Amino acid sequence: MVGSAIVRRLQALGFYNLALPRREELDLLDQKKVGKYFTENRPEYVFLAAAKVGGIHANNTFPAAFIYENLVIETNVVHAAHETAVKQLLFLGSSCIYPGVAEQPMREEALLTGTLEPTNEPYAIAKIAGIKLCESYNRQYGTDYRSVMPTNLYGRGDNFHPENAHVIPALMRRMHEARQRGAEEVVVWGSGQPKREFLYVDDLAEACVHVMELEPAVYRHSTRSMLSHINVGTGEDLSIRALAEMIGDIVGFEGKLVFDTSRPDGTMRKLLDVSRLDSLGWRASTSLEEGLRETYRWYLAAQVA
Ligand code: GFB
Repeated sequence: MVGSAIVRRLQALGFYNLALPRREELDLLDQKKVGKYFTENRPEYVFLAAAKVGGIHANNTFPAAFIYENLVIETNVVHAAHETAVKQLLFLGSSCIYPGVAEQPMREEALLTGTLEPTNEPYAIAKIAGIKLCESYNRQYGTDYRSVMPTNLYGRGDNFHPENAHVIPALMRRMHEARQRGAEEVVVWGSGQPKREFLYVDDLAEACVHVMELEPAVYRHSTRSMLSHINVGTGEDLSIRALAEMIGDIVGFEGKLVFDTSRPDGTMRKLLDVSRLDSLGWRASTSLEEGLRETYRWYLAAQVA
């Protein structure tokens, strides 16, 4: 989802010389193959969007896969970038790198100030390691590796798996299918009370390119050598209940919402402070409603295809 959005953005800006190896062509878990690919293709700029991702249930069920795959992908790609003198690299993290209970909205400085939310700790540890890899290579080798921390993402190309997906695609599909069946109820996990901030993936892609295009001195000045990441979000959040109602309106599901409290809520709130990126000249432009409508259109089209 994220990689495709970055490609769309780069192409819209006129970048055409893009190396886009698919998984069958380049397994990022294979250190030798990654090294060989970088040596043969010599990319100048790298967007590291590849990751093992999933919603709260997937994170909780497959912790080994989430920590292992993310650590390996990051170390393979960052090291290969260094060995082949890549000019710039952008690493994508996640807002779950911040403590499970943190002052809201969460500033970049909140990193490593408290314990993590247990449902996604292994994933968060891998993402923190990714930031620290980039910072360490910058400090030791003078490289220009940057990091952005997106809030919860959604949009076209998302994973709509009933159990493993994030909340937006999961509820969109469940409500769509409930409406088709004429079902009167839809289950929403947890209490409905947690609040989340959602960013449309094309906005994220725009932000990624914006951060990559900042002059090195501007990026360095706005961050610090051991606190180099930049939050990307909308600066607004809403409860899962309010989100579910909004998705229901868009999908046309008029039945009842049933909250299944045997499912985890996860962290109660994770709103990002986006003032750093705002001061660097970028702000999200897609409203949640607009983004949800676009995502639903994409989902419907994908059903037909
Ligand atoms: O999207 P989600 O899995 O991400 O869940 P997290 C967000 C909230 O929605 C939780 C509730 O409180 C869920 O209990 N929810 C309600 C549902 N119904 C559903 C449903 O049908 N499916 C899902 N998935 N949730 C993930 C992390 O946490 O966020 C990852 O596990 C990553 O590491 C990602 O950081 C951005 O915000 O809880």
